[in-house]
Amino acid sequence: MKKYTDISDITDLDSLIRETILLKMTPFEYHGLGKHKTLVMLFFNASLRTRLSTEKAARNLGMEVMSLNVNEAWQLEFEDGTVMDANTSEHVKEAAQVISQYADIIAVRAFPSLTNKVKDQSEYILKSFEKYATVPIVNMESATAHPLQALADAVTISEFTETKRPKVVLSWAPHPKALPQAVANSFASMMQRMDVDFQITHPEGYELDSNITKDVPIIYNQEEALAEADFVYVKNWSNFNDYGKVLNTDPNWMMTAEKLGKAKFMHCLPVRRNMVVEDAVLDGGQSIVMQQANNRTFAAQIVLKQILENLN
Ligand code: AN0
Ligand code: CP
Repeated sequence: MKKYTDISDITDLDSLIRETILLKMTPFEYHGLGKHKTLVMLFFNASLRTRLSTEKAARNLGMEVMSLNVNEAWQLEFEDGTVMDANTSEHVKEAAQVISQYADIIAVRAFPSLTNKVKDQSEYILKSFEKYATVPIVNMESATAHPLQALADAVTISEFTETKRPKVVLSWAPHPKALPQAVANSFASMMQRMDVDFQITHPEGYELDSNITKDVPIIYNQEEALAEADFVYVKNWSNFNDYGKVLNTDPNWMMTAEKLGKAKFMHCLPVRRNMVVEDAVLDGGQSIVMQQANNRTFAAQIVLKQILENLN
């Protein structure tokens, strides 16, 4: 692996999952690999898990880690040819090249605006770093994708699968704020690469990008979709068609123990209790959200390991 900006950077998913599970048993085995190598993590947005698990992953590999909350530095300019007479103090052209001199790998978190669909879909922040940085880029959740989360999710499903071809359902849930589609997008892409029976359920009008969902069955009746599910992945996303809008907060879409049936409950976290999912589910024995969050470390570690092995 030369970079990890999207799950399409994974060539052999099965072996990557197997290697991640092995790495989990001996997390310090490759501690020499990252010696004198530095990971710079750039945060345009807040994070709890991604920040700590990616740092932990890098440290397990013996790397040095530096983090910058970009908004506490300079407002970066991304447009070409602009007269920078307003709020932006530094162009990404300089910033990315400068940071590349301090880093062997750069990881970036940059959420979408959820107001300008065309700009968000262009992934201009992530793409600008890919263009101007001279070191590999790792996506820590961009406007449209969260590939580290999706890899951790795939590993978690592999670990907990008891049947040959489990049924996995991605179920939309209500949320008071407008959230990105990134987690749902990457999960949907990942499930299409796994040997699972994958379905999506959401209110009508909440369709994700059809270039991502392709021919995955979309079932508007949540109860019907959840029948006989082995894994239920719950996530809110704001409207993709009427871009960034919160058009539905119907509490009937919240996940309950009754609806979950015998399935395992998954969520990327952070999660709003009794809005997205009721307490009984999160506090019950079928929730595997902690195992999912734990796997974030090893997903990040296998990615960093493979990139380090490919550095010239
Ligand atoms: C973000 C999202 O939904 O994309 C991050 C989740 C990993 N969620 C929130 O900001 C609550
Ligand atoms: N799941 C996840 O990416 O969490 P954070 O936003 O806390 O990093």
